[in-house]
Amino acid sequence: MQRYSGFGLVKHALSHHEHWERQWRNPTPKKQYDVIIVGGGGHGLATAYYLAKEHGITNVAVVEKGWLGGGNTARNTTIVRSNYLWDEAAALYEHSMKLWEGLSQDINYNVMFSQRGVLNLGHTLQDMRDIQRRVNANRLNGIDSEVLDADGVQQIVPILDCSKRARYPVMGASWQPRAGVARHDAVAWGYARAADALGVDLLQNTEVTGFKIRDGQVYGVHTNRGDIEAKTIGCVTAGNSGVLAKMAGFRLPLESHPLQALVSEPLKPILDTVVMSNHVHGYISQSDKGDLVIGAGIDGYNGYGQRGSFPTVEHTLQAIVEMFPIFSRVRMNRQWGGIVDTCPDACPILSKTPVKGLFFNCGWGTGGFKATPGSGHVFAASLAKGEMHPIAAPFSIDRFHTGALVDEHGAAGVAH
Ligand code: FAD
Ligand code: PYC
Repeated sequence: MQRYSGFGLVKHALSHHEHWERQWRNPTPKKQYDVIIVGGGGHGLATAYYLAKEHGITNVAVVEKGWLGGGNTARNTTIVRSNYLWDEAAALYEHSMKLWEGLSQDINYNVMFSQRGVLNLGHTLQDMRDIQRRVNANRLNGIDSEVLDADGVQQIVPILDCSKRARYPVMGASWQPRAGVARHDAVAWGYARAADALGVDLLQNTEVTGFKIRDGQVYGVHTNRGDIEAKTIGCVTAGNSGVLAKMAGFRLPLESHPLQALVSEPLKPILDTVVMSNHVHGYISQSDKGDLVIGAGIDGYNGYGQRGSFPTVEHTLQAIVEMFPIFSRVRMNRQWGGIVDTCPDACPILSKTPVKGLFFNCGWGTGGFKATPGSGHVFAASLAKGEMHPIAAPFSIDRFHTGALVDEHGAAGVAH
């Protein structure tokens, strides 16, 4: 990372920002690679980085139909936490949390990981019982997690309406102090730059339109820039994963939905933690720029449009104003949507498929940003060895046949 003296900072602030070095190359696709990663979001880029760094596999292409990080990676609300209920999910998200804690140093890129804590509010007795159970499970798994009553919540967030007057009064919350936020596009750029430096080819504007499969073994992809061959392919395409699976001749138990977010005009620092309420369908944090970053549950219908419907936004803002009357006159600046791929048990798919050599990493739904480093790390190991990493193994598509589901709807934090 470049470091500037006071003088250097002034000089660069006044410069014309010319002759900046490209952060990664813009290579012409080769005919053949050892591994192809389809999808240049955070998870695909992290997979490519760990393949090169930890397994010495550098003859790798990341094939991205648009621009790096242009999918859900740079559309999310950046919440990072690991307070999941079941051992399998807790292991996966906590593995990720540990990697987050050293990520900026590891990839030499400031991803602005800020451990400002996350509150998941409870508004009913049943919410509080679920919170108690999840916090107990977290603690048994060595994950920092506490149950707070309404007074404890009020101490952390004085501007939250914790009075009995509220339509859904706050009864308490789970609190994870190590949780927080990170800068989402920096995560994509950081992994991209680090992977490129190790020799990975990042192929933007390159859309996979089909798979080359012979005798049940994958050996390449068709793209709008010609065919590219590899005997190991990892498909990391989030909301488009159902479409890619269809190209390979099988179905995945996924539904794609719009998930929206919005940001307000910038305000002076007023909220220094993350507040989520699954019950009233709203969550909020304040970015380092000062905007309030706000999100909701999914739009209920299926779709591939990167937008959403007005009633969902309206409902979310009602929830936010209900919790934070102080924000009732704040103006919203922007709204957008991503396409999230939801699984029946609100857990991801990290799996081999019926096609030999073709692996899928998808189904992260509304909650995959937090998993980016961990997902890339264990998926890279699985691609390198041809066998699923032990942390990834419980998330195989076999679970939809065996019934060994890992139901994380409660911890998902966002209604879907
Ligand atoms: P993506 O970033 O979507 O990358 C997939 C890539 O595949 C895309 O770039 C796409 O262009 C590419 N692709 C698709 N089809 C093809 C093709 N045929 N050929 C080539 N490339 C293709 N998670 C959290 O943990 N915390 C949050 O606070 C949070 N908030 C969210 C808020 C919103 C509004 C949204 C939409 C999501 C949120 N998420 C959150 C979820 C999170 O963003 C995703 O789970 C995560 O970013 C998925 O990362 P990815 O790399 O798998 O997918
Ligand atoms: O999984 O924590 C989460 C989350 C927050 C907002 C969207 N997803």
